[in-house]
Amino acid sequence: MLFLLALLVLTGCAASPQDLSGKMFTFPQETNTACVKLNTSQQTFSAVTVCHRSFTDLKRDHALFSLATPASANDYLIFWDDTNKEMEPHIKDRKTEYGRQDYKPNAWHSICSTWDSDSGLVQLWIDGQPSIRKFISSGSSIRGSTIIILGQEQDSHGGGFNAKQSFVGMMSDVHMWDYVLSPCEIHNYVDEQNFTPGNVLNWSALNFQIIGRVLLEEKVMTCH
Ligand SMILES: *[C@@H]1O[C@H](CO)[C@@H](O)[C@H](O)[C@H]1NC(C)=O
Ligand SMILES: *[C@@H]1O[C@H](CO)[C@@H](O)[C@H](O)[C@H]1NC(C)=O
Ligand SMILES: [Ca+2]
Repeated sequence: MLFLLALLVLTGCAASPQDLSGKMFTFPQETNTACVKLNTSQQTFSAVTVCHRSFTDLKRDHALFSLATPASANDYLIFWDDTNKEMEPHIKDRKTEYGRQDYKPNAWHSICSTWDSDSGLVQLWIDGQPSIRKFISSGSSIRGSTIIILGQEQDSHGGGFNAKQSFVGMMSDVHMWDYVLSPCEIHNYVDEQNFTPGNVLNWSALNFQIIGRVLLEEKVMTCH
């Protein structure tokens, strides 16, 4: 009986993951505070795939996914540079740019990126279209206490936000894997077919914390 009580207290304290299937986060205003913090216990990544879907009408720079460790604020960052119209993956504080991307406003886009520390190559997939594979950083893993933020861009570990780099719009289906997905698996994700959910971040079992004005809403709002 005592054991059962202790167990209840313990599980009551830990944030329980939620199934966010069919849902989205709405970031309704420009701030330097509102964000969603995603929790993972994993601290070492020798390879990464991150996928999400987002919708915005922003005509300025904005962060789509910001992972920081104490060693580097841009350990894994996906950033839209509106001046140059380039999608920028930053990995271990190094940056590469992908121009000529079909990143139209006011539409949902599926954005995936992959990187592995053996080859050091990064690749971007926008709506299933692969970019060229570019060298960015090889030889060492992303390592350390991981803070993952949606809606803001970290200039320090868990902070240093700038409203002019915040995300305003909707975001859904965020997954992260600690390996490189095959092109087929990426297409399955893009086409919303059966795919293996992220083993680091799983939208169907997401550990998250909303800070400020971010809403969790149904993704499809239809009239009947
Ligand atoms: C983060 O997740 C780990 C395990 O995945 C869990 O032990 C810990 O309690 C979580 N922390 C928060 C703040 O939810
Ligand atoms: C993702 O979450 C779903 C729902 O809890 C679970 O069935 C599935 O096994 C999880 N997948 C991974 C890879 O963790
Ligand atoms: Ca910044």
